[in-house]
Amino acid sequence: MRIVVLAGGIGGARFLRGLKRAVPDADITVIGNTGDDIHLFGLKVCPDLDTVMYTLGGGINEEQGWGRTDETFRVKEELAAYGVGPEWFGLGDRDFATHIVRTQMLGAGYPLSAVTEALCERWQPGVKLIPMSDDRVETHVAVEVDGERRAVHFQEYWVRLRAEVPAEAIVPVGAEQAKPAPGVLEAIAAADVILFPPSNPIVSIGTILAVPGVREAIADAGVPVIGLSPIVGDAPVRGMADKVLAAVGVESTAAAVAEHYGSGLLDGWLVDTVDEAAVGRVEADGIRCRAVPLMMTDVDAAAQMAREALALAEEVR
Ligand code: GDP
Ligand code: FO1
Ligand code: CA
Repeated sequence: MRIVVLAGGIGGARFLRGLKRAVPDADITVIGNTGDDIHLFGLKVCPDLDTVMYTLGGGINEEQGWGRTDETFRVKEELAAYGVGPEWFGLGDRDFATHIVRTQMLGAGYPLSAVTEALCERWQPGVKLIPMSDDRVETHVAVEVDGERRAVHFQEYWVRLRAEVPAEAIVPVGAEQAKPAPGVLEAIAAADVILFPPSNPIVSIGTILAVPGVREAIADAGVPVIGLSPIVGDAPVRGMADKVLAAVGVESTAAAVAEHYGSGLLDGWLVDTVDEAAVGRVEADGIRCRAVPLMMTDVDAAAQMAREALALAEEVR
């Protein structure tokens, strides 16, 4: 079975670990969000690609959900001693190596998709991980700070400002001009099923869908498209999805997120059992809906969620 998954960071990566356990023989292609990418210290950092790669490759810091296990911060301390920041972004020593290799390969002329493939040679994630685009796309957030409206990089909004200032708009800068990376449209066209894991619907999956051609390819693939809600009990399980949903005028409920994707894109939607009351509203919108446990407390729980998503795909096929 050929499965295509659109993924952000933690939510996407943990779901993928479950999917691999549920269907060990599946041919899984992951289209990764690169809107979170940032250039720091002359290096290109791709948080969502790395989170997927490290999580599936066994190198992730489990508690944090991002970055490397057993990390140290010597390089960052030395940079700070030179007065070189930003001090608010925690790049660890082991993680630095990934960004150095990536930046070196990009400088030598390799596209990000080829670089990602090379990095995955080491991590063997057991899926084909493709960035959504080889072109630069950067999510910016329009915020109001001290009564003044300005745009900041998504990482500055999330890590430095802790999403505590009002977000008024989310802009995937460069998305309109970006082309899908080689293999993205091909994988979608060849898929037997397309899954939206419980990733952020705006700054993860929304950014991937903003790359021209991706949304259309999914809608035209003619195979079941099944999503899992990242909102449980009217709040994100973690992160700032409520804030970025509000910025685009969508309420933080499992049903509203399904409606935001829309029946033109989604065939099926899973909500958590605590949101059972949302099932009728989602189905009234023409999206098949089931309420099942959606908390990824461990890999088995995530695997069970993957089985439920694939069962729903068979129901709507
Ligand atoms: P990020 O890029 O690291 O923010 O990760 P993603 O975009 O892939 O996923 C973020 C979303 O995952 C958040 O909106 C969370 O609510 C959601 N999430 C995290 N853990 C769980 C979980 O156990 N269950 C569900 N349903 N959603 C989760
Ligand atoms: N998140 C934080 O909250 N603080 C950090 O200092 C931080 C550093 C960092 C470094 C590399 C990386 O791949 C991810 C990192 N993250 C950090 C996570 C990241 O900011 C976000 O959670 C994602 O981009 C949201 O998807
Ligand atoms: Ca992300």
